Amino acid sequence: MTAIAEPSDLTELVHSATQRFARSDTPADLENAKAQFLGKAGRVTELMKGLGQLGIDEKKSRGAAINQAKQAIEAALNARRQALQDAELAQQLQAEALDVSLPGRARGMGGLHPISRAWERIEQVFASMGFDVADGPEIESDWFNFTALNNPPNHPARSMQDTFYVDLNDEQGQPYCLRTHTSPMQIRYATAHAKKHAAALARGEMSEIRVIAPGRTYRVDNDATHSPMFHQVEGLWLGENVSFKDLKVTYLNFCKAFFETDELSLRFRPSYFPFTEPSAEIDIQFSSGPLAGKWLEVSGSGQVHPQVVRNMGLDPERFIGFAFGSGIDRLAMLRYGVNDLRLFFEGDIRFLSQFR
Ligand code: 2NL
Repeated sequence: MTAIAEPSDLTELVHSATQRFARSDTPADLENAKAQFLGKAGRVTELMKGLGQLGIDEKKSRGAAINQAKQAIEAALNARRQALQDAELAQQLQAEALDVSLPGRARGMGGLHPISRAWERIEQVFASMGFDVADGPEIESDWFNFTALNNPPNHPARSMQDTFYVDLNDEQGQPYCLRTHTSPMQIRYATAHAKKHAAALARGEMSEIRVIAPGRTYRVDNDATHSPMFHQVEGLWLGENVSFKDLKVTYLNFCKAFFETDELSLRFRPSYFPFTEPSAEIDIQFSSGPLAGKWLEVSGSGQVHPQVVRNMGLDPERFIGFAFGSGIDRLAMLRYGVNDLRLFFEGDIRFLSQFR
């Protein structure tokens, strides 16, 4: 026979359920605790089963008392559930807390690399003098890089020591190379335009080629003044009556605009290149500023060799003019006062941030 629980036992039961719930600090454990009191084999259910042995009046009052206790236990359970939920939410909020009063992380302003800035200036200045800007492949065939430019087959620039070669041959069976100058792009440009010009000639008109080709160029060389990748700008002006005078005026105007000063003069020194005849080195001298007084070499130049004009598909009897080739890195060093070429390619932010 089951002992009849007195109301004091019910108070005790509610108390121990409340305590048991309070000890549960996870929802899973709280559900276990619930089963112990309210489940099928739980304490409250046990008490309900005991009601069967009681008389009708006693059953009524006892039943009501057990129900009350059950409701109190359910209330305690729900309160604990809510408390656990609140605690979990509070913890989550704490973990994801943002201090909205913190100052933002400063975003450093980027800027163009000094070589890019020089490159853009060069394009702007020559565009203002009516030059087109041509861009093309850095991997070139033997024809465009050497042969079309009148570079003899045994020229040292063709040797494996001077030039990077690609493990792939062109249609002539010659290996492709990384271009050693941007002149091949001018040959491409002039060749593409030769047909157009031929049509103009057939109509009795004459048309000019005026183009610069800036870009990356390569050679097997690496020291304080040479980088295996460097930048060059070449210029080409071919027409009916384009002379050395035009070369001098064009290059002088370019220098004045690029360096933003009239306080400079140029000197043309006889030289030799396979693709020009006659050829000249161009030296610059500033008459004021930190570089004043010294003659500095800035470019190679010359009248385009008749054979090179022919290789472009043009008639050298009709087309005459000049070409030049300058190092963009060198021009940038002079313009921005940089004394070591390697600084341009090391990516040191302390150096680069000075050009923002
Ligand atoms: C140098 C020499 C030079 C040229 C480049 C050229 C291009 C064509 C035809 C003829 Cl398509 N010539 N380019 C001419 C003379 C000199 O550069 O040492 N530059 C740094």
